[in-house]
Amino acid sequence: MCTAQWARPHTTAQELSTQRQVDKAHIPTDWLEDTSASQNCSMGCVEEPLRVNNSTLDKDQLQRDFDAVVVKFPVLDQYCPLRSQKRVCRPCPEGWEQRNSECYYFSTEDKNWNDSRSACLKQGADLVIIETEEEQDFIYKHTGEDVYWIGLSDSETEGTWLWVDGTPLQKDKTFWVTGEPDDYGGSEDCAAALRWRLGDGWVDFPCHRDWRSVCETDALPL
Ligand SMILES: [Ca+2]
Ligand SMILES: [Ca+2]
Repeated sequence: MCTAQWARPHTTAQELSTQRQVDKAHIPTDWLEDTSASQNCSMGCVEEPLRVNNSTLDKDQLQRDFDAVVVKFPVLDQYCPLRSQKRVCRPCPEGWEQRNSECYYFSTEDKNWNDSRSACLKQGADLVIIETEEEQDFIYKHTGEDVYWIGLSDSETEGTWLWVDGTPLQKDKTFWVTGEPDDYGGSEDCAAALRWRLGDGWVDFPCHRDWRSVCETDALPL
């Protein structure tokens, strides 16, 4: 509901006078003059009244509200870390790599595919979806000799490879190592990227294997 911030519809003349004395140094006069119950919300009007304490915004309450938001959304601290009592936001969290409008995290811990995905999700990301050769090349510049889980699996239906967003793998955009995926032993349903002696590419492995992983998320449009 639209509510006037400073001059409520039922404000009495005395209340308004007292409020004006207290607030006159801080509040535009025209806000105080407007006592219309049906005023336009575009000026001097907010969806909900801001907390006011002796004519100034209650900074302590605002800080508590902000701290609660940070607890609820820990990625805020990653994107907008506090430095010298000032928050400065950047496109990607610290320790992530930016490519175009995407951020990538190359993990340093080995986990199985599901736990790797959970770790990405906790950071507001997901396992990487590789859509172009350029993206593939970018990833290999950061992976060294280790094996990295990517966001591709055929756990639901053998042979039907899906990205973590549900998109089917396009046959003309694959980077499998020759001979893969082979579903070796009938239990290889998760894809990993690795540098292979016969060429870089993807290999299917059992999902319970512990490998590193690549997370991907959108960069902030700063
Ligand atoms: Ca498989
Ligand atoms: Ca395989």
